[in-house]
Amino acid sequence: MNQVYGLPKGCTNKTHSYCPGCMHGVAMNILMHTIEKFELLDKIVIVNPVGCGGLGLYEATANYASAAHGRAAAVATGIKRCSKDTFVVTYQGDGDLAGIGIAETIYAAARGENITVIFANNTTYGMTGGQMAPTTMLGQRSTTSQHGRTAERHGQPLKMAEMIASLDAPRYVARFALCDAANVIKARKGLEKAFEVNLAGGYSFVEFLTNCPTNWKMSPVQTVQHMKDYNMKEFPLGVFKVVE
Ligand SMILES: Cc1ncc(C[n+]2csc(CCOP(=O)(O)OP(=O)(O)O)c2C)c(N)n1
Ligand code: SF4
Repeated sequence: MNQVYGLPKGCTNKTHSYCPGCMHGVAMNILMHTIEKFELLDKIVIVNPVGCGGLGLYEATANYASAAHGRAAAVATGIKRCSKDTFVVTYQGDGDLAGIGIAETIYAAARGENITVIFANNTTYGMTGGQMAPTTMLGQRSTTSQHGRTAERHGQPLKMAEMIASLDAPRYVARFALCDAANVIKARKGLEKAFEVNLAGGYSFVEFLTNCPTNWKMSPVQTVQHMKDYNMKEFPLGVFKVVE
């Protein structure tokens, strides 16, 4: 593969259906490069969510299995337990992972399933029009919190990486942001570590802070500064747990 311009093997050059500037595309690029680096294209199953996060895989050649909304960690558990040689990853948005699917997410982590969970946190329900998600920040406006989220009325946003890291079984838990090249390089390294943990038999969880230009009602460029001013302060980056 041409390291600068080439597509990783799991991708095709078909047009995807993300909105312009959506960082789901960046996350998918990182995932496909990592799959190629570890030579896992023939062994991987990516469990696809309901939500915009799932759109990219329809144009990929990597194997994927679609889960009902929020159930990716349960589907991934079933695939891995039935097929030990399969490398199993989920890719999920915040509504999917932390909203409707929070029970599946937490219990798969508590069991220490041999899967990697990739969490794209754009702080909103993107596909359905920008409703408040579990990760919507205090003060953030959404179609269901039009004056901004408040702790009194809506509760505090969930910090998923910190919650997962508080459990005993997970072996690697980290959060990265996909807002610029330096952070994307760190995110790639983080996902590589998560894959190593998976290959060694453990559970790994990687949260990517992403954007939603359409529902944040900003240009893609504006979302980058917004992430630095707000999202990265609300959701600190870092490695929360690593068990060697
Ligand atoms: C059981 C069920 N409930 C609700 C929906 C509607 N639905 C589709 S996508 C979505 C939200 C997805 O948001 P998120 O997981 O944050 O992903 P994003 O689109 O932001 O990437 C919802 C609620 C559904 N498809 N199935
Ligand atoms: S609605 Fe938001 S999350 Fe969905 S593709 Fe568009 S920008 Fe991305």
